[in-house]
Amino acid sequence: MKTIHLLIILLVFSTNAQKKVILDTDPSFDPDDVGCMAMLQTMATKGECDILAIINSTNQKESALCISAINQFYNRPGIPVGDYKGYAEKINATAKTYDYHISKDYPRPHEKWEDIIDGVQLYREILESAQDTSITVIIVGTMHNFYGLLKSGADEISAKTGKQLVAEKVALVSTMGGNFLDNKGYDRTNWGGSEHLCSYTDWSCLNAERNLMCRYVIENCPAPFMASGWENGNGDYFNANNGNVMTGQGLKELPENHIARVSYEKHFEYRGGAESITRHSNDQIALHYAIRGEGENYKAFAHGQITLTEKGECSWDDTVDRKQGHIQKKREDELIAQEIEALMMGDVPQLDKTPPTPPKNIVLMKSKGQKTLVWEASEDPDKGSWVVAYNIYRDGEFVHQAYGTKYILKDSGGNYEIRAVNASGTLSSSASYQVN
Ligand SMILES: [Ca+2]
Ligand SMILES: [Ca+2]
Repeated sequence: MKTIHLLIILLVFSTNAQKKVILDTDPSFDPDDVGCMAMLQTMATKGECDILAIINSTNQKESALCISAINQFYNRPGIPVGDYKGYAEKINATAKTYDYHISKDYPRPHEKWEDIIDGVQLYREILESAQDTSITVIIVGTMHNFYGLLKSGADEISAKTGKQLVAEKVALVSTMGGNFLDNKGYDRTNWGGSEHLCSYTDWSCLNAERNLMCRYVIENCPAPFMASGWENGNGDYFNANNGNVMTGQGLKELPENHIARVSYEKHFEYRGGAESITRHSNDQIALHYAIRGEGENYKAFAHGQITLTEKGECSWDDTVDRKQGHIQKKREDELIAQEIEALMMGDVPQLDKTPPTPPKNIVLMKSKGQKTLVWEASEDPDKGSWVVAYNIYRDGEFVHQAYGTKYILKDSGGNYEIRAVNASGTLSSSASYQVN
């Protein structure tokens, strides 16, 4: 009996230790996003985190498909992928960006861009069913999706607004962005750039839309918000090629068709040659801190308030504690780079074929003429594997995939079956419920 109790306690502990992560990324113009995803997959394999979703923020159709291919490469095709659907126009990538090549050359579970769901909806669905303060959001793309989430009102998915969901469910937002050098940096990241940097590159020059979204997020995010600024990945304020935490070259030791290696090589092939594929690690640092905390590498200045002006000037002050701050490195760049690169080069895990447990205690809720099935979350006890979704079948036919533990009925009656899906795409046995 004692052994069984101990096992149960250990199981509970090991489940709680894993951070539940949503990654919001923009894989297209810079390969550090792929470095970041490779690292995240390795950390999931080590049991440090569960990847609940990966969401794209670019305006290219291929970016989300690239995410889908990366998930499959790591034998986790079940991980939900979201995309920002609010652009007036979604364009096709050109051969100059690696997402074009990855989406063309690698298999993936999502065939077309249209198969990928709305990122804001995915955020809402996951947060609605999540336990309080259980979610870590890592934003290494632009703020489009998270801005959309904070702006969202109550809907069919949740009676709560986006702000309420974030306040209740999100433990930390860790983002790559801003610039806190000497506490008066000019932004030259996804936060929208600065009007002071227009002579440098188009991306660094002020983009009013990105700047506005980011200012809204900073001013309205009710969850703790931490930034890793430009200065952490790049030592030289004005030169992107003179970075300090440099990674990527190690990927050359991996097989020639390794998806992370190919992404880096394709990026550099169109920018002077793929012999040297070393790149700054801006995105990886934000993720590293989000999952491992300060550790030996970082110092967090967490209790203050970030300000971003409409000209793209960033600052932080600690006279008001809005649970906002930034991290700075406290260890040699080279040592941080080694740790990050080793995680980027982690082994591809086996497909987890041991199914999760089936959903339990299904009940039918009725409210305002709406019928909803609700159930208890399934579990997948294997290391490096976790539940990502539920497939719903009505009278034997697949009707819906849910990312939380509820399903709003579209038809009146029928025999409903629910199966849990894990990151590998392995299904649990079904639990059924008859609706008359
Ligand atoms: Ca990025
Ligand atoms: Ca399993």
